[in-house]
Amino acid sequence: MNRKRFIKTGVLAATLAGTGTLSAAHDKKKKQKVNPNSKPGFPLVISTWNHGIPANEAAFQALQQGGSAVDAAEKGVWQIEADAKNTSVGLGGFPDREGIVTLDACIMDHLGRAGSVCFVQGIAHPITVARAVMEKTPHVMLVGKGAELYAEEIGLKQEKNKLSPEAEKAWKEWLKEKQYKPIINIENHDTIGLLVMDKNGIMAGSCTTSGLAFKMHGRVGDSPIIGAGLFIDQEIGAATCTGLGETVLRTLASHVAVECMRNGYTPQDACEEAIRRIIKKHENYKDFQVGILAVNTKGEHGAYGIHKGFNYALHQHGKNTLFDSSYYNG
Ligand code: SD4
Repeated sequence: MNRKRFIKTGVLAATLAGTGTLSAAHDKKKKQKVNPNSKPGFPLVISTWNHGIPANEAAFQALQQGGSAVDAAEKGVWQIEADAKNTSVGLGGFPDREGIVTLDACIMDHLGRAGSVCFVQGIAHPITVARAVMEKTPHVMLVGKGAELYAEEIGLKQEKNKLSPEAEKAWKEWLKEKQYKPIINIENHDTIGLLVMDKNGIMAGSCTTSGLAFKMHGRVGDSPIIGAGLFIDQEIGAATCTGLGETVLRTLASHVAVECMRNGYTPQDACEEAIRRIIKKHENYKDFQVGILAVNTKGEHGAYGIHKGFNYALHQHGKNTLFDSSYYNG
């Protein structure tokens, strides 16, 4: 290489290092951590928290009955939305600070199509509305009244806001102090994010929640936001997040994880990098939890949380198993 070319290359390298392009390439070599529970292979369903077990069952059943990955993604979380005892998904969820349950959900498929609904009231299955938005409208997101009207249009009945006895009790208790404070690992059953790969490796994902308990009326978290609560890229992989949505929104953590895998990271390293970015941007990370799951095109997976307590269910190779995720800071 002549001197002029050498200098030019050096300058380019320095510039790229500044933008992070070279450091990503460098990291590619370093980062090869594998989740100890990860084996390649599909079909698979992976989902967040304890309720991932029944969700995975329902999703897997859909696949076995000849359903598509999207069918499985919808059916899996539908099951959890239907559980009136679940206090963080569906109409049994804890309400906002006005005592109203508002729901968010999204779904995404292998073609990069996506559907999402936010701030929906009285609709038992927002995931079904999100799917209809994806498949039957030219849009990606519908919010509030518009999403509720559309739900009716596709035949879903709107119910009156009625808190479950448990939610009502918790809300009344909250009203005494009216303190808005995120709680780490809300009783181990939080938002459900679910990723599917069918027997041919076709991916889909879904995410549904009643959001943070006692949030401001109108607040929307990460769960229905494509790239935040969920992201799928059939060429690379998929990711989904749970936890304090504001921090996931600020970093688009699911998209970050998929982009890390695009740069050669294992799913485990991709999850750890997404969490690391959240930690870096939030001095108060000790006060909140975020958990993330990712899969790549081989069916390998990663999982990581900020704190101890995040767990996930994996249905693969004939077993549906609950695993504790590794984490940054106990
Ligand atoms: C949200 N990520 O609305 C969701 C809900 C959740 O802990 O996971 N809460 O922020």
